[in-house]
Amino acid sequence: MKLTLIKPTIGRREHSLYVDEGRMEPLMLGVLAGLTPPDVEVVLYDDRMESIPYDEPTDLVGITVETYTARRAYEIAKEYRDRGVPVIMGGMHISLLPEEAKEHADSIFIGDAETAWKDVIADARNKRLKPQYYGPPGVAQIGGVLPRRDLYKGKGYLPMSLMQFSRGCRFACRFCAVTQYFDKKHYLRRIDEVLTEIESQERKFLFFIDDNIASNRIALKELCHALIPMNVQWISQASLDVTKDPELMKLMERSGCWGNVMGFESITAASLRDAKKSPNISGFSHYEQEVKILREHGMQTWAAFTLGYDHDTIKSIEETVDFALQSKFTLAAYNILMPYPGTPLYKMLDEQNRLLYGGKWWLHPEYRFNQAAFVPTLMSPDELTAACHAARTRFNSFSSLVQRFSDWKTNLRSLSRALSFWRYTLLFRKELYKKHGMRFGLK
Ligand code: B12
Ligand code: SF4
Repeated sequence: MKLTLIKPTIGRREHSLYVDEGRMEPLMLGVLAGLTPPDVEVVLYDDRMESIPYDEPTDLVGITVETYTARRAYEIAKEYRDRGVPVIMGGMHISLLPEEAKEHADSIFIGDAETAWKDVIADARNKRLKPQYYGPPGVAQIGGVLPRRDLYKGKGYLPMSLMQFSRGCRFACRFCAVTQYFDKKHYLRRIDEVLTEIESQERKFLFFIDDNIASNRIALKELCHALIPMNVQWISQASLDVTKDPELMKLMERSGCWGNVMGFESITAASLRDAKKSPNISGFSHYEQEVKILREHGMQTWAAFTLGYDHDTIKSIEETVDFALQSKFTLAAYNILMPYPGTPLYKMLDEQNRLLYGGKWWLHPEYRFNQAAFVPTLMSPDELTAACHAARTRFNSFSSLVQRFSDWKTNLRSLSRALSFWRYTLLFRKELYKKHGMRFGLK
C-alpha cells in the first residue's frame, strides 16, 4: 500500500508563482508517517515549494488542513478524487468545521491522529474507508512515536527541528482556535520521550511548537531542568505570564531558550478584555515589567499583536508600533483579528451581523490574505486592512531593523544571535510582502 501526504500552500500571488521561502517542517505529516505501519510506503509532497504529481499511483491521500489552506486543500482533493484516488483530510479546520469538509473528501478525521490512524490505514487497505474517524485531542506522539524526519530531506525547510512537548492551553482567548479544539485543556508529553526524540536527530536548534509551552509552569520547569545537559538552543510559544515567575525565567535562559512567540495582542486594557486575554490582564501596566524581564533574560521576542478589537482605532494601532519599536522586539507580527470558525469571536460577530464574505472568508474568491473579514467598530474594514499593512511596513522598515538590532541584551548578545536576527528578520520581512494580498487557492 502507498500513502501520499500533502501540506497545501495558502494560495498564489496575483501575477506570479509563490514559493514560501520561510517554510518549516510539517510536523503533523511527519507524525502521521511515524504512526503508519512500516510496510506502507509513504511519500510527502509540500505544495508550498513543489508541484504535486497527481498522476503518480497511490492508494490513499492524506491532506492536512488549516483555515488558511482550506480552499487550496479542496482543490487538491478534487484532483485526486477525479482520478479515483480516495482522500482523507484532517487538521484544525476539519475538526472545527466537519460539515464543510465532508463535501470535499471521501473521509474526514476529527481530532488527533495518534489513537485512530491505525484504523484508517487498516480500512484503506481493505478499501473500506469510513466517512469519518475520531481521535480525541490529547498527548502528542503517545508511546514515543518519532516523526519520520527522513521525509523532510531535500525540501529546503528552515534549519530548525520542530517538536512538541505539550498540546493545548488552559486559557480561553476569544479569538483562539486552539482553545476550542482542546477545550481549554493542556496535555503533556513524557519528558524522557522528548529527550529521546532530541537525541534521535542531529540538529540542536529546536522549535517547540507548543500552543503555549508555559501553560503549566511546573511542567515547563521540569522540561528546562532536563534540557540543560542536552546543550540545545530552543524557541517556542509562551504566554506573557511566564515573566511573573523569576525561577522559570532563569531556567528557560539556562536551558538554551532564545525567545518565544508571545501574544501581546494589544497595548490597551479594554482590547485585552475584549480578547479575554487573561494571561496579560492581571496587573496590566503597559508591559513595562514584562519587556524588562524578557530583555534581562536575553529573550529575542517575537511579539504577536492582533488588530481590530472594538476599542481599537487607527491611532491606537500606530501606538502599538511605537511600543514594539521602543521595546526592540526581534520580530513582531501584526495580524488582523480573524474570525476563525468555531471560536467565540466568530459566533459573536456572526450574531452581530458583522461577518463579511458570507461568513466564509477562507473560501470566498474575492478574499485576499491580510484583509479584514469583519466590520470593526471604530473604522471601516478597508481602514483596518490599511492600518495593519502600515503597521507591518513601519515595523519592518530598514531603519527600524537597525534600531531593533542595537540591543546588547538580546540581538547583540552573541555572534550567532546577531546572525539569526538578520537571517530571520530579513526572511520574514520578504515573506510578509510576498504574501500580502495573496489569493487563496491556485484556481
Ligand atoms: C507551528 C505553527 C505554525 C508555524 C508553521 C509550522 C509549519 N510547519 O509550517 C508558523 C509559526 C510559521 C505558523 C504560521 C501561521 N499560523 Co500557525 N500554528 C502552528 C501551531 C502552533 C502548531 C501546528 C502543528 O504543527 N502542530 C503539531 C501537529 C503534530 O499537530 P496538528 O497540526 O494539530 O496535527 C494533529 C491533528 O490535527 C491531526 N491532523 C492534522 N493534519 C491531519 C491530516 C490527516 C490526514 C489526519 C488523519 C490527521 C491530521 O493529527 C495530528 C497529530 O495528532 C498551530 C496550533 C495548533 N495546535 O494546530 C498554529 C495554527 C495552525 N496557526 C494558525 C495561524 C492562523 C497561522 C498563520 C496564518 C498566522 C498568520 N496570521 O500569519 C500563519 C500562516 C500559516 C500557513 N498555513 O502558512 C492557526 C490556524 C487557525 C485555523 N483555524 O486554522 C493555529 C491553529 C493557531 C491558533 N492559535 O489559532 N504556524
Ligand atoms: S494564551 Fe495563546 S494558545 Fe492560549 S488560548 Fe490564548 S491565544 Fe490561545
